Amino acid sequence: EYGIVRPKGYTVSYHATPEMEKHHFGQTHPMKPWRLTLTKSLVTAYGMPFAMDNYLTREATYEELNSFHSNDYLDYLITAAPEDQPRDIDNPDKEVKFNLGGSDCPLFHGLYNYCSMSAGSSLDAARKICSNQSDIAIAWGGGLHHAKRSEASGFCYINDIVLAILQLLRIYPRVLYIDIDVHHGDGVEEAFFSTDRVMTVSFHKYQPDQFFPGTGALEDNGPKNEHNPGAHHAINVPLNDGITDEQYEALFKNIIGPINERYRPSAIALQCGADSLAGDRLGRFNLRVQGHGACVRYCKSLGLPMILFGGGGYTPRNVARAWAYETSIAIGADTRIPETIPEHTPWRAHFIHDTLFPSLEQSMHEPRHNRNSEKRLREIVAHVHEQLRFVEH
Ligand code: ZL4
Ligand code: CA
Ligand code: ZN
Repeated sequence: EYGIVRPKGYTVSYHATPEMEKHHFGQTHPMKPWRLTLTKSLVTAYGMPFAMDNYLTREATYEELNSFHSNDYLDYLITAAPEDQPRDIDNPDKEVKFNLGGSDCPLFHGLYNYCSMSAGSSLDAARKICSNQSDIAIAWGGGLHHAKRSEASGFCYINDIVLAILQLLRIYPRVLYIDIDVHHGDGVEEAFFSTDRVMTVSFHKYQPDQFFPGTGALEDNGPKNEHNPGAHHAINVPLNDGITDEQYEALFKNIIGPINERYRPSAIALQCGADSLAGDRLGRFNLRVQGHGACVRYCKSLGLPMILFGGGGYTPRNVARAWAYETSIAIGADTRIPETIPEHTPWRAHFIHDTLFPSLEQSMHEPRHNRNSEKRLREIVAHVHEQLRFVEH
């Protein structure tokens, strides 16, 4: 209807399940799986499914989750649903040990099911990339970058990204992980701290003790000891409040371009957390949907097989806009889709403004003051280029 056609000789796959979207973290918890339903409704209203292979996600198996997570953590996660069973009163420390049951990572009904579906979508995406059946595989239900081997953290229980990258490493010699969520991708960084087969790059708001998780300083580039091949393979781009599209795009290209040339990755894993958009409930940046999407377009232009993961994003209407727009970029239809949200989009009223590209004023009552000086951004780029001199090619 909008002239959305399958790109020739190019396959994009979309991995999702409505089952995942039914779960609730609790009444006022910022993480709302329903944003995935809103995203799918916009993608469908624009006619994009015709241009992709659409897969219904399965649940990841225990063994698959076990490729990164420990047995005792998984065993506890399986049985820890709140109503299903009384709390293990003999073992009250387990929730503390695994960081489960607090306000960030609550134990909600169907938690294990939710986690295994999120991981299932990312694993399916990775397998399509490994078998060359997809050029870009999309898993908006994944991207949960904070989860550790034996610990939940920041709304994340299972690190689907680590699981997916482990799959990519079976086929591809080097994987470049890029994270544009407003939070530091600490779980993925830590998982690959001691290998040079994965380079991790996170752009994030950095203000220790003021903004979660507080890690990801410019100088943190992986443990520097003589025998660690992973040294210099963690790149951090710490930013302040209010960064704009223009600054972010320039920074992104000036960092990812040289990394691509020096590191020569064979595949890209891109976490597209939408909490870096202006007006996000938890975010601090001034990015518009176009600026966020420009990062996806640039990565696509590198011509490597790629997985697009979701991640954060706490103003559902903007999450849906960004991920629908980025889906259109993946299939090469971004110049063809109309800016006005289609009349027949389910829950259209949720979008408030009927455009795919709200202005800053439409996104937030008071745009944030930009606290990123050009001088500081130049220093960041210079430091990253300096790190790359240590990377073998
Ligand atoms: C909430 O309203 O900074 C959780 C979390 C639950 C409901 C009612 C409980 C009210 C904001 C956040 C009490 C909430 C107290 N409810 C939360 C140090 C903190 C301890 C917990 O995008 N309190 C922890 C995690 C971050 C902290 C961000 C980003 C994930 C991702 C990938 C994770 N945690 C202080 C906060 C609310 C809540 C309101 C909240 N939690 C905001 N920021 C955090 O990178 C998916
Ligand atoms: Ca990030
Ligand atoms: Zn986030």
